[in-house]
Amino acid sequence: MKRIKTQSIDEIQKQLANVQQILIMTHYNPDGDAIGSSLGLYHFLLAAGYRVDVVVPNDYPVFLQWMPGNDKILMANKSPQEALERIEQAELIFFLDFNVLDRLQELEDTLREAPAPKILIDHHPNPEPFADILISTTQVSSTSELLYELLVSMEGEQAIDRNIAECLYAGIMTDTGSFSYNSSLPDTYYVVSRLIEKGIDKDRIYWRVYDNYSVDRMRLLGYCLNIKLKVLPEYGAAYISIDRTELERFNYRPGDSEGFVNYPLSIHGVMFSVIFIQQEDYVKISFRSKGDFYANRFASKHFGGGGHKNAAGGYSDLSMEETLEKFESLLPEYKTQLLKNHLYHED
Ligand SMILES: [Mn+2]
Repeated sequence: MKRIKTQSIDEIQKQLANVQQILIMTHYNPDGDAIGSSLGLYHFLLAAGYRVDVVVPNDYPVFLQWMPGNDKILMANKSPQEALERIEQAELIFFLDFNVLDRLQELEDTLREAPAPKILIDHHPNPEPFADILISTTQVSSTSELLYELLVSMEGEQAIDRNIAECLYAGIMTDTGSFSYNSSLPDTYYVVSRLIEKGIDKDRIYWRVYDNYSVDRMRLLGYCLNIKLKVLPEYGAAYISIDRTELERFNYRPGDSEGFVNYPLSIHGVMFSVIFIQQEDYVKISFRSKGDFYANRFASKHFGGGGHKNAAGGYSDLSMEETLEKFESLLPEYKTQLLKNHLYHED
């Protein structure tokens, strides 16, 4: 396990030696890895005697609101003035689990111009060169896993307490869909075993994240799978689309549709699964694939997005109907790739 350059570690330690007030920022619509890595780092820095703020651009789902330190997170959409103050006060800023500043949405320009040195820790491809210190590799399950390596390199294993371990484990678990993707490297399990030695209750963490849904969310899922799922076996693809009235009918809350996109992948022959969700002024799209079909390339080429090979996101400014038409019209071009991929998985 040596994915972080010694030079980067030295540079971070040099920065830390000069400051007292540290800000941790993560991306818009924070996921489990965003919150887990942010709070893991929060506890680490707090124990080291720093004053630490965690700011997220907007709300995140209830099933992520249980990690130790959660009540210390400031949501910029709810407290914009306070968020700006904390950004201004920061002497050093960590950016976790994203690598292009537009994922901060409204806060993008403020942070781009913030004078404090910037440290980026992330696992997505193609980082935007805005950080003074960059720790970035795609050869890792999650930011939380990479952060574990960084913290241990800096302060040794004993610096990881149970709170940190709980947050980092939650990040790794959610970013790998409970170890079903992005989790084929042995290092991930090494880190997990060390985290479990810290006394975390991994079953309880699973339960808090995955067995914590509302009845409305469950019924919305049932509706999507029963009524809204379209399977295109000739292309090895399937998709779900949801419009505003449908969301309202099921009292939609942020995060409710999380994970829906994974379900069609469990259908025999489906290698590529997509969900389209109508937002106020655009269609939000999530892509999942199995094997060697590059969902991120598809997302960036056609829907202004990106991400990982098997899990990516994008958006469309067209109407839902036009977006779905566009998507379906693209599939013939990818047919050979998708079906070849399927055959590989058959044997
Ligand atoms: Mn992540």
